[in-house]
Amino acid sequence: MSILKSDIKLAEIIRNELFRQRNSINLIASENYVSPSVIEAQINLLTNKYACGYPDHRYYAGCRYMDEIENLAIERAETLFSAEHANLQPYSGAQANFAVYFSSLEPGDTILAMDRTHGGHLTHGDSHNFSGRYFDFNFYGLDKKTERIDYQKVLELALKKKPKLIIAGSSSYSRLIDFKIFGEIAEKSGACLMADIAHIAGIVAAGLHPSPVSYSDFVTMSTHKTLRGPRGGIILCKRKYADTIDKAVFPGIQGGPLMQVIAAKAVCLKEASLPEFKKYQKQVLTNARMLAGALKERGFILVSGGTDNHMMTIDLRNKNVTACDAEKMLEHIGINVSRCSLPFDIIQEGKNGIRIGTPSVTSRGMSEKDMSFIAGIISMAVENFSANKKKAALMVKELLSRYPLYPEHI
Ligand code: DSN
Repeated sequence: MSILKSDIKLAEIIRNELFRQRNSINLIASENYVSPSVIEAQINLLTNKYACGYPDHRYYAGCRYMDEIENLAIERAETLFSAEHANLQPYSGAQANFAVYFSSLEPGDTILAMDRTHGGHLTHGDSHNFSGRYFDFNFYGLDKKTERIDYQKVLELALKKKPKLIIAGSSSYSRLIDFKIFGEIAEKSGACLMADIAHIAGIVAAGLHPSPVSYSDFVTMSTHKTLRGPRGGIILCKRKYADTIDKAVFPGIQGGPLMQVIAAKAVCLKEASLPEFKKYQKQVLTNARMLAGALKERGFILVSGGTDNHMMTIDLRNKNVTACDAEKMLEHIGINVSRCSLPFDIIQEGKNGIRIGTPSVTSRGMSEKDMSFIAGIISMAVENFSANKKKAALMVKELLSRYPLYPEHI
């Protein structure tokens, strides 16, 4: 790395982060490890170029290769997801959502989305977020008994509130989302439908989760979760919205596109079209099911009792530990997880849920047998941290030594 010479301080921090990634079991459901090709496409001289606008309509000279890159990425996204139109410029999934709202809503308009404590995202109406400040959000949630989406209640709420937009999608829902039903609800209530597939984009791309594309007016996603690309966002929409979506992204809410990131998105979209990617996603799902089963065998309670996708939420209320403490204990032994809210846990919002997922460990090559090993380590740490922490940390180290990460990096 040449910054080892020019900026040793920063180079050391990056190297420390490489070692941290190598030496932890990453169960954060929204993270992943990109391929060396995605890294290469993103770290290069494309960062020098301004390319405001769109292919053939730029506000700067010298954009012919930028046009080629963006057209390639657009074409790959449209083909992979069978979409009529794709915009690759959103800097993130949050920006993609903002652009959809900006394209088709006025401040104060009504939106129906999943309650954040049941799994909805920050940009789906949280009061601290622009979405909650500028729009009139109403929330649907999970059925108390099954902890699955109560589609009948969604319909009733949609007919009552007459939202302009319905959002289907979640940051921690571990079950299949029935986008067809959401499409029917949107039609019956006269709303547009936006599917936010940030978490499941890779699973949808592999054909292992029903696609929302044909039922939705807009589909948004981030590109760095299951899709295993660079940090960023994509919007898919019907052709009739193409112009308004493009204008909403630029000049509506963003300036110059990050062309190096769009190049990396093109790489990840190509990777996602290959048979190996489908195999990878199958393993992500198998691993998640195995991990869920192994955790349940060890007395952990999972929201909705399990998972159909890449993630699950552990309800820690039957354990003598808060989510915050569990997160710290697990980080201490080399396992990264993230805290989340539990549905109906109104007394201690955000204190008792741990969300975990299998995209990263699967990218490292881990399979079923490793999932019960990981469940065993989690159980040891959470049940009796002081007695087990040394042994648990050694078990983490031993497991990771069998799955090297980025061995070609220094
Ligand atoms: N922060 C992401 C997650 O962890 O799910 C959502 O954007």
